[in-house]
Amino acid sequence: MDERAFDPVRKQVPTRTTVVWRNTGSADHVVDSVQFHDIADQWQFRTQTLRSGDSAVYVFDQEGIYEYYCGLQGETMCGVILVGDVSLPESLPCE
Ligand SMILES: [Cu+2]
Repeated sequence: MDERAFDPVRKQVPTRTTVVWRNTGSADHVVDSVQFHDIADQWQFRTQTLRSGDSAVYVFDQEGIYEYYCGLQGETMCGVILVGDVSLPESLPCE
């Protein structure tokens, strides 16, 4: 996370990957699970407020499409973790 975006917005990883979100900006952020598209997974995840230098982790055990956004900035700050052999042709609201 930088000032106003997740970087990268899209990240493809193998199953059983631990993803770390690190706030390298100065603004506060939150990572909130969301489902922008029907083909994406429904999942439940919400971090506490991540201040500058803070980080949060999640272990992705199952193949799938995991969309998320920042609950503070809204859908203009979003991302997706693509776990395994999946793809998401559709654009995210922040793309
Ligand atoms: Cu944010």
